[in-house]
Amino acid sequence: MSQQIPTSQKVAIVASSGARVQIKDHPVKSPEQLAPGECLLKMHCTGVCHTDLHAAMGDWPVKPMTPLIGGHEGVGTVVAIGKNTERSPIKIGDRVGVKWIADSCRDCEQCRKGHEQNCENIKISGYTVDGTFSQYLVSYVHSVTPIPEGIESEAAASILCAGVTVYRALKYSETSPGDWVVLPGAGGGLGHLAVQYARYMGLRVIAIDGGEEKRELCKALGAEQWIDFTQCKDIVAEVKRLTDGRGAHAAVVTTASSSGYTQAIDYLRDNGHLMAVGLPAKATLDASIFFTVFKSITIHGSYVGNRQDAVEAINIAASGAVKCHYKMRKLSEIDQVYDDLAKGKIAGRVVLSME
Ligand code: 8ID
Ligand code: ZN
Repeated sequence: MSQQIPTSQKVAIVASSGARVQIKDHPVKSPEQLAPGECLLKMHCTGVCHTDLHAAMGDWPVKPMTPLIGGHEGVGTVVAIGKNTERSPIKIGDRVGVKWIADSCRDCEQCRKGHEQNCENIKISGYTVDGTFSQYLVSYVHSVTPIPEGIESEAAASILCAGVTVYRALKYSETSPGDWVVLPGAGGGLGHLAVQYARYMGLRVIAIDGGEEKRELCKALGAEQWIDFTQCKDIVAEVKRLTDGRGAHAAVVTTASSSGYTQAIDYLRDNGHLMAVGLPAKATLDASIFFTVFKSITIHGSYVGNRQDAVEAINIAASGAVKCHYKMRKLSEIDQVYDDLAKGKIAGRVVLSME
């Protein structure tokens, strides 16, 4: 096996925060160098998340490592497993997914409570450890997500971040079938999957985003109502009008714009849930405390998902109920993809092949 593993590979790397991403040669860790619990993956493909752009810019209050190999929603085949790895749930030849949480310790308080995303010793793909914008990647046998048969790697990739994240946000939104959910950012990577998971859960969807391409996508995926944020003068009034004056039961905000959040407090009905997902770099949540209390609103920061959320999200996708809408590009085209993402030009997702 090891003879087939090259010593060098192509990666997309950002030298310092804000620098342009470049394709470079980079060493591949040999199977002998793998620590117990590590595995080496030959990557098939990777999605590009808006988070990767935040990481490349270094615009969040928590800084990524540099030089940075980004990427955190990839699929690959296991080509090696570290010596002395105990109780590995995966074996050589398996197809697995890499998500934002590259690895968690499974022993700290947060892990014991199932909150692996808040592990005190977390390793984050494409942020604190090398990510999926690479042809070969070291990952962790206890944290990778097995990919079931019946779903192509390209269709599975973005479920590992975008899918898991919105699936979990909806799961904890305390909604029931027939309830209304508003999805600001519905035409983007996370949002278009949120439309589908919401429909799968029996929710009625009001999609908010901008432009004809995103409207068509949201409607085709099952959004019952559409609001174009670039045209609509009063989004709060429009949501209320569409919900018989009562407001929506929940909002899953996947835009990185602060207005998406403020409006939600106003259009949610009593006991509504605001699921905060989009991550603007600097904005604060400017909500009326009076109405948050008076309307018994819950504001819930929802951060990716744990291993179980990933398994549930990928199984629903593999059943055919949720499909990532993606365009294929090459790893070598990532710079252009970042430009398009920054301009809001991508409906759904871009998935990269590893060339
Ligand atoms: O765990 C988490 N919470 C998590 C996980 C993954 C990603 C959070 N994120 C964050 C990303 O870092 C990013 O800030 O979620 C945000 C959305 O990621 P994405 O879906 O990958 O981005 P996108 O594909 O660019 O989609 C964003 C959409 O928002 C629309 C854009 O047109 C785009 O379709 N949009 C914007 I910009 N402003 C809007 C507005 N005011 C808006 N839609 C409605 N109203
Ligand atoms: Zn992501």
